[in-house]
Amino acid sequence: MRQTWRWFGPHDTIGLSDIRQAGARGIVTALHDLPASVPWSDDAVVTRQRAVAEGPDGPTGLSWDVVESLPVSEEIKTQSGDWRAHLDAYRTSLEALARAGIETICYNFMPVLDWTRTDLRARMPHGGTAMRFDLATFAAFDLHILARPGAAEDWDAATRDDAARIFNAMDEAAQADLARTVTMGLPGAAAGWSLDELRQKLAEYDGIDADRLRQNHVDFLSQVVPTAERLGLRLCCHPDDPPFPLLGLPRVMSTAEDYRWLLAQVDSPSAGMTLCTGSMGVRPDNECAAIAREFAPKIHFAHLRNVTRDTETVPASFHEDEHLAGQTDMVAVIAALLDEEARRRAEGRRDAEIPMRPDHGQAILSDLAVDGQPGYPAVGRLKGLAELRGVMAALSHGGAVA
Ligand SMILES: [Mn+2]
Repeated sequence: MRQTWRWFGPHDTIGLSDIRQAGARGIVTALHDLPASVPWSDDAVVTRQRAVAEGPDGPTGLSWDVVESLPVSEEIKTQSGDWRAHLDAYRTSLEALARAGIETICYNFMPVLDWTRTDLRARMPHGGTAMRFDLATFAAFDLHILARPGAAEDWDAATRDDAARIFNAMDEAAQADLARTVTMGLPGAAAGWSLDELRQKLAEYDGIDADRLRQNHVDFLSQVVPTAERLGLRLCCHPDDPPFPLLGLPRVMSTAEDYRWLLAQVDSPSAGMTLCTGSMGVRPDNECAAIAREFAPKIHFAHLRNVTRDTETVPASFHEDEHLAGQTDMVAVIAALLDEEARRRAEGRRDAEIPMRPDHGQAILSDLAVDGQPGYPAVGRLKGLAELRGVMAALSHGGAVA
């Protein structure tokens, strides 16, 4: 597998030399500063591509392999406002990426919020920290801080009681901190949103249920996949994180059945899956190794990460575990992906090598002294990548050890 690493661009506190030392060879990045409505120009794409390859101090040995993400605007997801112009912009961006030779494009179809946590630095027994999602704490935000109309119907009585207790124990600073954590928005974004902005964005989904959002997703792909096919690009949808509805918003890319349905509607080598074991693994009914085998030919990118749930329910509280700990059988997932690579090589597919990255990491050692991008610490991810690389090496060894 192609070992890659997410880099947030020249302002990332983790430099290209650090990434090379961690052993990655490919870079996953995006033009994070551009809003989803703005087309990516050749100049902007090539400038970033050169920044990756040439580095601040000479050649890095790295290449920009995967775009994460080419964002889908809220207008496209809701089919409102200038959404048709945004589709044009999307296709223009695909053209620019293809001219630069960048073929793998990750996106997601989550309404309003990207990944959502309630604690970015939960203390682990080993002394490091990990990101955590606590249902009752999230309910406290929903019910008492955001005070969303109708929120009470979305939570059971026990969770509402827990949420009230949690909220009553919070001072104003703690409330503001939780609101900031929940509304972090997109990775790479400098700050969260205000509660009013969030309420406004939620209102844009009034009248959009799961079926409507699914159809809008199919419509989006119908509009961009022909371009991707012509250009030889691979679009791959990242699952919802966490994989269940929040704040009354529909979420439609949470389960194997969601992908089965979507990829049957748009059956193309240019429409596929980003297998994120960290996101999907939050649900006990998502068996990631089985998902990896079922969707293997359409997995264009893999996020390898592990989680541990507090309960075997949907939804559930969970924390981000070490890459080989947690409830996903990571060895079985990697075995499935290596088998798929062998199958592609035999078929002569030019995308035989599947890019993977250690998705998130716990903050450990010197990470704890750095105020970096939550979930993206240098040492924690380096450890994750090294462990995953060890599994790949062992499973690829293929012979008796002397
Ligand atoms: Mn992921």
